[in-house]
Amino acid sequence: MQNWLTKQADLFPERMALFYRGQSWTFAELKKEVERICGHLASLEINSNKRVAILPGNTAASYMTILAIQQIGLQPVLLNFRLSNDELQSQLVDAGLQNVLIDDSLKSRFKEGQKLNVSCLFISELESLKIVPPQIVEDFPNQKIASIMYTSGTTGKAHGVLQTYGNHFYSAVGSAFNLGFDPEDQWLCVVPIFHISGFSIMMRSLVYGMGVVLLSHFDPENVTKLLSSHAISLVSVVPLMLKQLLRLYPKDGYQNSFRAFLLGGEPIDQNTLDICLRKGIKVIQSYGMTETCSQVVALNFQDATRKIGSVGKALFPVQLRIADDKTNEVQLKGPNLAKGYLNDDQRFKSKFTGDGWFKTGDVGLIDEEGFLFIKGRLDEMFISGGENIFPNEIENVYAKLTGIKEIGIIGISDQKWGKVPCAFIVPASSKLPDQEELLSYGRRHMAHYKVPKKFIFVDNLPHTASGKLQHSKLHTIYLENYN
Ligand code: S0N
Ligand code: MG
Ligand code: MG
Repeated sequence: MQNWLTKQADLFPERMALFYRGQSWTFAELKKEVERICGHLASLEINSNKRVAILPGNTAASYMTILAIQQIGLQPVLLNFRLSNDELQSQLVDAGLQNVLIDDSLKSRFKEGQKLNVSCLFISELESLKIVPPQIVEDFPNQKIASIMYTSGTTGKAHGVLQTYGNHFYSAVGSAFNLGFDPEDQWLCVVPIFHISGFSIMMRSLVYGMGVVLLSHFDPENVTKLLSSHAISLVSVVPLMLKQLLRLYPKDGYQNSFRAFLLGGEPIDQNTLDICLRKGIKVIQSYGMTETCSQVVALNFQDATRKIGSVGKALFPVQLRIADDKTNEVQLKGPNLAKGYLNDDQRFKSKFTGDGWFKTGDVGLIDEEGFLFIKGRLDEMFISGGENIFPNEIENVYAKLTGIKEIGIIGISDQKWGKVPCAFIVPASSKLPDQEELLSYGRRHMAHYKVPKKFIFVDNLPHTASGKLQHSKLHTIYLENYN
């Protein structure tokens, strides 16, 4: 495939490509600006390594820098700024990187004394580097790595997911065949571009020649104002965002150009969907993950109200099945599936069945018309405000504290975040660990959304005969005694 940015700048030079904070760029302007950044990047010592780490904010500068990394044939490693320094450092080590580019909006987060122990360069500092004529790539080969993003897993270790240009292409095509594409479409990106929810919007923009309206953070009032005044057609949201937007939904609705919310990231409650239905708000429920380069299953406009609660059918040309064993696991096959995990072929292989289907870990059922309904998880993973949380990871971090003999983490219901972590702790001695210390220890070592919102001290934790912690029993204990 020809370099997508070059192609769109050639096909639709005058079409709006990006809008951010009152400023907009056509595809021709975006290409020019990105190539200017390529010149600065080319003078960095990063070219000896094929990967470049970036901690992006949802800003035009980060957006263009990520595109620039691709334009010179390198692989952006997209890091989540909500992670702790420990977590970021272990991902940088895993990716073999000693440098990281940081969005300027994160300056206070990485100020003196809180720096990562790798060389950090704020994106604005690129400007002061001399310009070296960059080698812009001519094509985006199907099998070439376009992006890398880390996801946690049941082993407690994060894996760098290798997403190819082919993955992003098929993902964008499947989405367009489902939602349709109008050259006037503008997609609002208010989900983080370090997640596939946001990054896939960038890639769709390059595949379709579509405008993206980028917002630096989610503010429901601001999004409502934008949707009521600006010609936006589609918005990707997680349930928490949709719920907050519903409360502000204007009597006269949004602008006529508004087509739908693309809802993903986690299952949503029926009540919220019913409210959307009553108010006539179009919601396209979808299902996908980092390993599938965003949505692979989604509802269509015709069935969005009739099949409310379902996440839809597998998009073209993805295949979907429910495992025919007792697990009812959702399994997938298709060209959107990532190429692998960085440095961990074994682990990636273990995610596939013998006959080549990807094991999602989600439990589902497919109704008689072929619509998928998600029913739960096979492991203990739960989701807080769109962020996946693996109890194992939190348990490992706290197990290092001397005051703790044993710890078990479960996800409990939360009005705002959907689920939040709750800790059951067996203290090491009669002196209970101090709650403030438990909190500050957690906040030092992990993303704050992983820090338990509740600590419950108990004499022992339930185990299986083989000594494995029984999270299912912890859920029962919680519901019966602490809810
Ligand atoms: C919900 C968001 C916006 C909340 O962030 P906000 O309000 O900006 O928080 P901050 O001001 O940064 O911090 C305030 C306090 O809140 C804590 N906090 C922040 N986020 C969370 C959270 N998720 N859970 C719990 N606490 C949180 C902060 O730590 C801070 O507290 P203190 O001060 O104590 O530190 C933000 O969380 C957000 O953007 N969430 C969405 C992330 C997302 O996009 N997830 C989806 C990931 N999944 C995928 O990418 C695959 C599916 C997919 O591709 C997809 C998903 C959705 C839609 C479409 C698609 C698609 O297929 O295309
Ligand atoms: Mg905020
Ligand atoms: Mg201990």
